[in-house]
Parts: sequence; C-alpha cells; structure tokens
Amino acid sequence: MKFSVLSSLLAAAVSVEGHAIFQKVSVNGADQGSLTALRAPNNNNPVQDVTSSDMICGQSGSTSQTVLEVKAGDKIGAWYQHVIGGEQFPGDEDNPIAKSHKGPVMAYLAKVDNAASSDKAGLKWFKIWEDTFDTGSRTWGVDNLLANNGWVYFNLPSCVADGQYLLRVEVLALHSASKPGQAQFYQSCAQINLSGGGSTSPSQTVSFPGAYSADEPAILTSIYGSTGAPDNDGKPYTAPGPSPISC
Ligand SMILES: *[C@@H]1O[C@H](CO)[C@@H](O)[C@H](O)[C@H]1NC(C)=O
Ligand SMILES: [Cu+2]
Repeated sequence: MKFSVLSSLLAAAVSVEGHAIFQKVSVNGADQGSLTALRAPNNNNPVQDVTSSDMICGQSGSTSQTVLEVKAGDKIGAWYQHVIGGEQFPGDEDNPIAKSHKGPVMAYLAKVDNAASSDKAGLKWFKIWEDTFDTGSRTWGVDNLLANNGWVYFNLPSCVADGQYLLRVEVLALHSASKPGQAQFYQSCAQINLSGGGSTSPSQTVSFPGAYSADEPAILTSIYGSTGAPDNDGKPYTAPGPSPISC
C-alpha cells in the first residue's frame, strides 16, 4: 500500500532527526527558565562544519538579555531537549535526544566584557569540564544526559577570575562520524557573571571556530565495536579540544 510505504518513510525521516537544543540552565538546582540567559539556536539541527561560526553558540537564534549571577564552584545544569520546550510530540522517543547520538559532552568558558552584548566571535575559550566515554561501563557523556532527562551537570571552577563569561556547552554526537563532515555538534552559550573566584586566567586557550579539525580522530571516528554496538570497542576515547583546566 502506497500510504503505509509513505508513512514508514516519514517515520524514518523523523527518527533520524533526533536532534536536540541546549535551552535551559540551572544554578545549584534552581531552574532559570526557558532560554533565560542563553544564546541558543531556534532549531535543533546540528552544526556539522567545524569551520563555521555556528560552532560558537549554535546557529543564530535567540539571545537573552539576562546575565546569570553565579559563584565560582556553583553546580550548573544545562538542559537539552529534542525541540524548544521538550518533546516534539507526546511520547517522543527522541527526547531529550535520540538514543543513537552517542558522544562526549563538554563545557567551555570565555571571558567577555559584557556577557549580554559582547560579540561571540574572536573569544579565547578554555575547557572546564568534559564527560567523554567510560571504558568500564562503556557509556558516553550522552548516556548520562539521557539518564538525567536531558540535564548535564558540572561545577564551575573555583579558581577562575571574577567577571563576565560566555559558558559554551556542547554535545558531540558521533553516531555517523565515520564519514567526513557527519559528526554533529549541538551547542548554546549561557551568559554569566561570576564572582567569588580566584586569580586564574588560563593562558592556553582555543578559538571557535578553529579548535577542531574535521579529520581529527575525535571527530572522524567510528564508535562501533566488533559487535556493532556503539561501545568504541571498549577503547578509550579522547574528546576534541584541550584538556579541562584544573584548579
Ligand atoms: C557582577 O557581579 C559582581 C559581584 O557580585 C557585581 O559587583 C557586578 O555589578 C556584576 N556585574 C554585572 C554586570 O552584573
Ligand atoms: Cu541528530
């Protein structure tokens, strides 16, 4: 029947687009509300060109006027969901992100003059946290995001200098990454004003775009082991970009 062929094609088309958007922040468990303090894309399509300026905070979408007041060491939550608001439809199995989308989750900071208005281009980024791949349990950062209903948690470093920053949180989905240009990057930036910090201004920084290359082993890679499972064959995985700073 033509109709059932068409509907199964449509179902397949929807299921391969199990993308996601970082759309909400929490500070020490306090949910700040949809898109508050965020520069976020307004659709859930991934960035796949590592040379694109969309690598910074995602495709251009909304920019909040809010800057969050945070303290060094605060526990930050970044909430990913399939579309803005959560599920695309009731019972959406690709919420918060399609289960196929294995890969690391990372967080970076860049100092800015004014978190609400400074240009996102030309900043000096340093990594503060990453959740990559655990060889023991064979689970990815994205598996922890899935287990927490889309929330990713990390602490702000205790030692960085006070001031305003963009906080970039990134999911790198590697399910199709064995082909060039098929790794999927999902990121937004939160606007923060940090106080109670230390004196560290990391000197080793990277640029976005620029930090990543399309053909580096962290990005052009097959995560499927000999059984076909997305378990990196039990081998360690090193995320792209620098190592997180330590305080
Ligand atoms: C950032 O936080 C500091 C310390 O609380 C405060 O003095 C300053 O006014 C804040 N800056 C902005 C732009 O909110
Ligand atoms: Cu996707």
